Amino acid sequence: MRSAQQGRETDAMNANLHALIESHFPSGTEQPCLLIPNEGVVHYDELAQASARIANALVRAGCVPGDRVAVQTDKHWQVLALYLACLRAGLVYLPLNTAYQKRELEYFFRDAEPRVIVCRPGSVGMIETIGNGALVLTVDGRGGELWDRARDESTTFVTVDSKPDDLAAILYTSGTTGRSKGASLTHRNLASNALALVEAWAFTRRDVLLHALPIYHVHGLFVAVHCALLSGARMLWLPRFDAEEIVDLLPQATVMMGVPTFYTRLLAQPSLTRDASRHVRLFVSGSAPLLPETFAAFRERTGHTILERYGMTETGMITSNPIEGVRAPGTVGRPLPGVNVRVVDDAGDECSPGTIGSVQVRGPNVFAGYWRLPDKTREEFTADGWFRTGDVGEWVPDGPAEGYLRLVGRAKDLIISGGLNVYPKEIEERIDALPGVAESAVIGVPDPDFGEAVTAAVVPKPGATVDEAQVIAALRGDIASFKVPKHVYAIDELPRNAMGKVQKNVLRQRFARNPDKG
Ligand code: MLC
Ligand code: AMP
Repeated sequence: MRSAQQGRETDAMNANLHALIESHFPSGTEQPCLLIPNEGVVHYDELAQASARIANALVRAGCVPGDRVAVQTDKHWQVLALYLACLRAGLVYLPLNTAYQKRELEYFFRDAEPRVIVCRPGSVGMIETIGNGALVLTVDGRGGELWDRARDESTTFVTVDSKPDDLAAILYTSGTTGRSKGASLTHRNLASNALALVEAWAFTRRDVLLHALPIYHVHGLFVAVHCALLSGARMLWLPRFDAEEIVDLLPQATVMMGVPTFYTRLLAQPSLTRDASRHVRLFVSGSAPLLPETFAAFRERTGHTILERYGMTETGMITSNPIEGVRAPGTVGRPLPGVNVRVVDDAGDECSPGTIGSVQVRGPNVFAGYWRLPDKTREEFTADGWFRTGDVGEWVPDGPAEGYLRLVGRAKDLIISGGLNVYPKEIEERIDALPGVAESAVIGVPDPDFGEAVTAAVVPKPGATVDEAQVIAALRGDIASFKVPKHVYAIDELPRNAMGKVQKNVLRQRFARNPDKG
């Protein structure tokens, strides 16, 4: 229990994540932060000044703490400055995948009611029609309208005093019901997880992080960026993942983070060798299961043992294999410092090691709830305050990885493709609305590149026919392209159990082993 004195001290500290980040910025102005191939270097002081200017511009535009700033842009360095600006101004950062289409964006804007929307120049017209009166600003390689407003603002900005439970970001995750939910993340959530990761993965100012992930999801935005900023490290800042370019740049890096698809694509490059990766001290994989074959092939080729960790938008990072000690393939390691994990049976009792159950999480990393969905939030927590991840796993009972978590599946109907989540329900609803379709079921089948490939089994209405190319064409432009099925099979009827529930396992087996179109 903390004393009254301790309580006063803690309460007096500014819990704004930016205050923490600022306190770790390297002293002296010359430390590079972003190394951007073919563009140049952005130093820490330049980043700090840019974020101050943007924060001032946003305040001048009428933003007050708690307002949402939605962002759908390419990965320009100014967008990192915008993220920091939102933190320090107490605004709630709402990043959006660039693949999201009008219909998806419309929902996010209606739900989150952003005061400002920052987008690519080519989207302004469309976004203004669905932005509910938000101020729409562009960002491009030269800075765009956001930068036009910020350029002449002051290079200082006093970071807003935030409470630990104040919102810092909202990240939308789809749901099994087909409806997206905004995961509300607080300054405490982000700060506690960032500090745990810097410690767990031994980040220092000497590190150079190869950053090729998008910055609209937890992995690229929070995990990667926070580790670098909280240790004063440098980032090799790449607009997107290109395996050939990554291998060329590896000799300059000490750490790389990626989804499993990054590793399978790197392995397809003959130029990936021990020599190319000799300066790297750490390769991290997460967001989707890393196949033991990929783990083994990577070790064989480079001599490096990939560190696999496990996380979720609602919780940040949960467990990690160790920096020192055994990194076991097919496991996601132990809980991070301060994070509690339990595996429980249907009655809610803890499973003994080696027994499979539901994975639940508690700790300062666990989000504040779904934006404006108190009932949905309550459903996802147990009566004693644990968050239900929807993942299924067990504690490894013995051997070198004893006590590590092993994930064996998911209770939620979810496909993870190239590290991006696709909820079948959402795709089924879109397919069912197409003319000539009676019903559909969407599944993930094993895919060598994406891990799982979104696949649809479609039952035509009597007398109608279903054509793969037509279904795919109809969905493009309606939903993000990574959600569009890679394969569409017409079938006579969906397999159902006695309760009438579609047996997706039957479909998975059928289309994984024998992808005939009958
Ligand atoms: C792109 N495409 C995908 C896809 N990404 N299809 C399925 N799954 C994906 N993930 C499709 C596009 O729609 C397009 O289709 C074609 O591939 C080429 O698009 P691209 O943009 O050029 O693709 P590429 O650059 O090769 O991207 C693949 C990728 C990328 C794997 C590099 O998806 C990626 O960076 N993924 C990482 C996502 C991530 O950050 N996840 C973390 C979530 S946080 P077409 O038909 O139009 O040609 C989280 C929590 C945690 O999960 O624990 O970390
Ligand atoms: P998201 O909702 O996009 O944050 O995705 C979170 C989900 O990704 C988790 O609930 C897991 O199902 C999955 N996930 C993340 N990391 C791993 C991992 N290392 N192995 C298996 N699944 C993972």
